[in-house]
Amino acid sequence: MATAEFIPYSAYREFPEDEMIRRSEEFYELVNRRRTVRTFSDRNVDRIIIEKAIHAAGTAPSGANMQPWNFIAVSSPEIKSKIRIAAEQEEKEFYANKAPKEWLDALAPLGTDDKKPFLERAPWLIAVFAEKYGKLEDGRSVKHYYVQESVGIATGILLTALHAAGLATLTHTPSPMNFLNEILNRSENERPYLLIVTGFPDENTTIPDVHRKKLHEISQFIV
Ligand code: IYR
Repeated sequence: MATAEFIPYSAYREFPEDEMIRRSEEFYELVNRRRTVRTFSDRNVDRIIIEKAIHAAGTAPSGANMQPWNFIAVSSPEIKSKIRIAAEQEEKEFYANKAPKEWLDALAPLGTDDKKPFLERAPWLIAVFAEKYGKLEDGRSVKHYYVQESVGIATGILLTALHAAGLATLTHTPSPMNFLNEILNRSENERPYLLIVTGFPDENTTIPDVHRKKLHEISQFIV
């Protein structure tokens, strides 16, 4: 393929250093208020907010700019109910038989179990799909690169965008998630990556008192 036309990067914005520091602190404070919640209110959330957050997710960098993601946003009670039934079936098997003891022990502090009422109660579920390869209109397929990395970055932006808009989120990973292909009519090149539950936290929502690693535990600077 030929080189794309190159245009000036006029969208770039530079800030004075003191403002850069302030902005980096403010961003940290914003994202540090994000917590996973598992109890959602049934209060409606305007579709435009979900659309914008997905639009933001789509700005993620991706291998060879293939943008190998697809976001299916579901508010239909019928489809949410189908997803809950299928997910709970998988989770029942997970908690009762499939999960090794070590995994169950690691999950114990979070208090999760096989009941997933939030899949029906929250106003929106966003199923994130990773496209293993792309499909052209004429039926030919296009190779995708670094699909996991690309979709992971996009999903991070999606969660951050939803949080910044004032919504609570839950990253839910029923395993296996193939039922999502069936319920959501996805084609064979799409692999379910993650299910994001979003809406307002229910009144009296509590969160586990767990802590984030300190900066020095997650980074070393070599200067
Ligand atoms: N998918 C199960 C189990 C689960 C696994 C991990 I790793 C978590 O961080 C949380 C839950 C469930 O959703 O309950």
